[in-house]
Amino acid sequence: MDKIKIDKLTVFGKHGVYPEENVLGQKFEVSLVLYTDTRKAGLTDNLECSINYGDVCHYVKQFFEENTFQLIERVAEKLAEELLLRYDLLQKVDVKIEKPWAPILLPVENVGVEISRGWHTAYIALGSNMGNKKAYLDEAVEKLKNYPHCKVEKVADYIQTEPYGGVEQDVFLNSALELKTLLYPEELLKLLNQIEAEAGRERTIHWGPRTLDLDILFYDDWLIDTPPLTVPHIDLQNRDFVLIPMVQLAPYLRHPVLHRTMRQLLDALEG
Ligand code: A4P
Ligand code: MG
Repeated sequence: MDKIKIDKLTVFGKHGVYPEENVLGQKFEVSLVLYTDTRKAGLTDNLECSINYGDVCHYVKQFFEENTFQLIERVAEKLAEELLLRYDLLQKVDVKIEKPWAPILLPVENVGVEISRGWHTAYIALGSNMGNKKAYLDEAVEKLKNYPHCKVEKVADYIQTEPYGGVEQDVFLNSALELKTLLYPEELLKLLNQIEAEAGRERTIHWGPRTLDLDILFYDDWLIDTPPLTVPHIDLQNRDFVLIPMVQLAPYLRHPVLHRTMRQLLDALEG
């Protein structure tokens, strides 16, 4: 992807673990790589189509003046987050924070941290088969829309589906949504579990009735297999109530393990 670079912007800040550092302050050097598509700006010569690096530099200076943190890890994390939230065209950012005058009482030229952060695309399945099912799904969508580190891009139509999995229970209302998020997968799972809990979700019968179920179907093309999380969702290819909404959202999205598009998986299931 295209990059806009800012090298060693010198700013003054009061970050550090020693109390003196928080009072006296010192010099920091900030280097950024802003990942954004510059094609449109390149063709039109219009600044509106790009990220104004001058504005970014002034914002970084202001950020350093208005915040005091102990760790440069925290400075980098928070700055990356603020930049990603502030500039719509920014998809990913590398942030390097260097502290050439770090008081470590040894002759060192520089110390610093460098991190990469960006927007990720996740697909979430929604399901409910208790109470006011539509209200539970609406509320989940609304909560994700209002969560600062998430942007709901598209929501598929709600569809009524017969219960799958052998448990005798009421029909489901299902959907899926496309989410841009700054959260890492386990953080996203925690947020989804919290939204489920707020909907009064009780985990009693496996695959049993639920007010709200929110599952992570995909997270970019990452493969995750840890005790709390399996991504892509382990059984999505066998579930029409997942594939029908997914075909509406992203028919050409290819499953990173099965290497089939959503359309192909649904066609195979409907046989
Ligand atoms: N977990 C692992 N991977 C994931 C993931 N990708 N996304 C873990 C979310 N969670 C994931 O889930 C158990 C644990 O799975 C979580 O704590 C998480 O750490 P759960 O929701 O607590 O329990 P569950 O209901 O027993 O399992 P699950 O997987 O949510 O149920 P399913 O497989 O989604 O099945 N029929 C229709 N028509 N429509 C439905 O929506 N849903 C189910 C539930 C059954 N039949 C259905 C529907
Ligand atoms: Mg679940």
